[in-house]
Amino acid sequence: MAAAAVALGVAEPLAVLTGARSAPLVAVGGVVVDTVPASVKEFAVRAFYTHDKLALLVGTGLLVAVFAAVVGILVVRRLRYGLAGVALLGVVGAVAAVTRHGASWVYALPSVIGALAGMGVLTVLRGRLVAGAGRVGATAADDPAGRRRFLQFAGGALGVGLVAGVGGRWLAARRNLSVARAAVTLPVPASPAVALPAAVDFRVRDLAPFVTDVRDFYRIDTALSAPEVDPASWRLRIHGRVRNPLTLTYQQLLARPMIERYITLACVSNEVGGNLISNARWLGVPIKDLLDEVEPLDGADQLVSRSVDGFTAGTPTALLRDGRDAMLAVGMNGQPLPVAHGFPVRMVVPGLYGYVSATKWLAEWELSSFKDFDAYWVRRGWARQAPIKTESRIDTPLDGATRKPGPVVVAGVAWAQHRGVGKVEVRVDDGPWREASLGAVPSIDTWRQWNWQWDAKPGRHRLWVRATDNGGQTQPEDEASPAPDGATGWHNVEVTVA
Ligand SMILES: Nc1nc2c(c(=O)[nH]1)N[C@H]1C(S)=C(S)[C@@H](COP(=O)(O)O)O[C@H]1N2
Ligand SMILES: [Mo]
Repeated sequence: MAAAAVALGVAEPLAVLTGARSAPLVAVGGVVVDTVPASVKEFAVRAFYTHDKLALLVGTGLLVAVFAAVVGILVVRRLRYGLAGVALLGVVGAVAAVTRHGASWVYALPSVIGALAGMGVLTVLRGRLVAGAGRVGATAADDPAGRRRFLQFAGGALGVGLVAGVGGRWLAARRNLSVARAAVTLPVPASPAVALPAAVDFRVRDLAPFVTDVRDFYRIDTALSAPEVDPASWRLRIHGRVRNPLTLTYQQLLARPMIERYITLACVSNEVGGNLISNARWLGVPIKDLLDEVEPLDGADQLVSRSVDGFTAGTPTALLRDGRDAMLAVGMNGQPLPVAHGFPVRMVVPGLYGYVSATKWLAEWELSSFKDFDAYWVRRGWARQAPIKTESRIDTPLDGATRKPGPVVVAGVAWAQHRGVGKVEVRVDDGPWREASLGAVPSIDTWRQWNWQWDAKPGRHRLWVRATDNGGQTQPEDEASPAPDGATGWHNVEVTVA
């Protein structure tokens, strides 16, 4: 185990130089993410929520520890069993790393050099273990001084390995292009966002603010370590079924006329009442203009966007050209995109769940057809078409809260992106539906705050909410889980009035 710790302790800091995605645990974890059955992944997300990535890294680390312990028992018999065991770890790490999308052979270095270091430590350790024992099979445990020397060296190696490994992991995750990001000057939009009226936000305690702070914005992706994409070498290659293929640099993109819009992103995995939904002011280039320029050919009904790390989303081409504010975003709430949210360039499409539209760390557009290609989550059983469903959420009171009898503020958010929320109703127990007051909105592409004053009577009560879009469609009561195309049902909370 000490030898394995040293192997990882050498590999992780090396990955600070060769790229966070070349670190063995991240590379192997990435292979796991892309290959485990959807059901296992859903279990992991449900059990660990957005800590699923940390859970996977810790789990992979524990597996390595168990494997190392077994090899450690075998190595007492023969050194070469141990060397083979550590070498196998190195090979698995290296193969995982170099086969990741967009990897180069350099990605093998952390695993290979780490394994060599681990093999060195193992050889020395075994030497100490059998030294003085005279014969294989007997160990230094029979000699108290040898035993102490062995344990000191092993403990030291284990400690140094763990500290270097965790430290390296920490550094690799933080070396996130802060200099390149700080050097970006965002252009002034040709079409700025409207100034928000104060009435967009009721400023009620516990109610999600109308604009989500970047730090609080939900984050969902398959990347165990956010890809580091240098804007200087960033390219968007547009190809496939187009008349005029095109490759754009970051500078060329920034030189184009930009729009700035408030758009609410939502994840299809959001449960009723969940918080995998956030709202920001996005700055970017209209996707429609670019598509008009490259001229998709007949039958190119799907735009497949691919990230630098191989994630794909399939978006209906027609919908990207129907006049909605779909954009190649470079800015979020007035700053260059944060690395976790897709720096330097991502897609934002009003009205569609993220997995079919919101590709981060964008690298490529391939005009294709739905007949010819299934994107990342479609291959794993999720729907090809995924417009965001009308939903609403009670933010206050929280489920299980207690309130005094009398006036109680009930408030939350409702959304039906690109159709707009027309009405929100609240119900107490089996009582009649009452219409809530709605916050102002800059467009039909954002969520909408609502609030309702409840004259609370003593007892235990259940509060229900439901929204109706501008087309007059009320969200369905039937409870459906997120797979395959988004959860449905009426959010409700229980409140004790006393
Ligand atoms: N490259 C990449 N882009 C991605 C994903 C991903 O796994 N990889 N996940 C998508 C999903 S499922 C969602 S809901 C949104 C979330 O965007 P956010 O993390 O900025 O909130 O990103 C989308 N873009
Ligand atoms: Mo998502």
